[in-house]
Amino acid sequence: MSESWPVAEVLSGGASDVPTAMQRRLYEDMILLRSFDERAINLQRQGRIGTFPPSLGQEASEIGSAHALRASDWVVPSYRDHGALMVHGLPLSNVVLFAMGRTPSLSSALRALPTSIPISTHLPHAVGLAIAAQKLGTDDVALAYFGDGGTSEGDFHEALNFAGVFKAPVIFFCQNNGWAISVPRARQTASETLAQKAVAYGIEGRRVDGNDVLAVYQVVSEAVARARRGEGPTLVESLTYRLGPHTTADDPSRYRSAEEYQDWKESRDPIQRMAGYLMAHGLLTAEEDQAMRQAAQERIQAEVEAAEALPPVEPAGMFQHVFAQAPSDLAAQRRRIEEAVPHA
Ligand SMILES: Cc1ncc(C[n+]2csc(CCOP(=O)(O)OP(=O)(O)O)c2C)c(N)n1
Ligand SMILES: [Mg+2]
Repeated sequence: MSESWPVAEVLSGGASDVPTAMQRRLYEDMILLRSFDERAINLQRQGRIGTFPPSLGQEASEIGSAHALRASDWVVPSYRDHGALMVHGLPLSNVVLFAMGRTPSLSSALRALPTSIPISTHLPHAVGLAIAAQKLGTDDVALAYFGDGGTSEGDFHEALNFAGVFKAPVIFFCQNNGWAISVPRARQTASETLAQKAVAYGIEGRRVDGNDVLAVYQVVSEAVARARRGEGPTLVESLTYRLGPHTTADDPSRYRSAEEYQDWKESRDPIQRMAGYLMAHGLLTAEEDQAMRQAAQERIQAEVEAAEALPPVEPAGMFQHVFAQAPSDLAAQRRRIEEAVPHA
């Protein structure tokens, strides 16, 4: 292990290298993501979508990381990463449709895998995509999203090991939001940091202030640049906090203190921080801020309307794409549904 091994250090601040237009764009996309999450929670409460995992509080991690990519790179998301997918080009109507229990097709131009609900099972796939890019002779990279809880899964360790051996151009972006549903970070692993797990696999590890969008953008951009140069993978631990519930089916007041929540909300909200920074540097006025918020609401309204305008799915559709030749019990279930629901 090198003496200068940097993973205990939390990288923060240092905005000077990020172009002004990008700084504003990062802020605008964080506003859009939070507005979307708030709307999605309302839709769930009204019974218009199913269970939804909001990213409230994690906007800087989602938006800052995804903006470090170009269109030909791969995003490999978990269930909480619609913010990153949105930045990479996924229409928000698609996120609404998914939450309605539909399987909207992804554009083949969008370089993203479908959302992984099982924890960390997508990480070996990200390594596979990265090795494929390497073999094809491109300098595209894969950016995989997962949580602190995801580091306890075997797939996480297999993925890092393989990526290290083959110097795969992959970035493992771990959002340490303090909790894996009700399991606190301290009960997840005895390691002092999550980033230090990189050392065992011979790859780079970084810790970043995940509520500082400029720091996240810079740290992930550097990891992407290393990967493109053929210098291998990086594990990034983005230190953030889930301000909302795990999903709309969860009640965090049952397992975490109001003081902890208040502390993060009042002093480390990523959107308030960026607004304060931009305004202090004369890069954003209150009127522009208001206009951005208004535009976000209008865009979200249009996306929700687009999703809800589609005709309802046929219940028997759930049997499609599973078996070429259905086993007899599934075939019987399908017949029962088709009899119960005409034209299904
Ligand atoms: C393989 C697997 N085991 C268990 C679950 C149930 N489960 C869903 S989310 C979750 C906690 C994940 O926590 P973390 O990785 O920190 O991500 P976060 O939800 O905080 O974004 C668990 C145990 C699952 N989805 N997949
Ligand atoms: Mg977590």
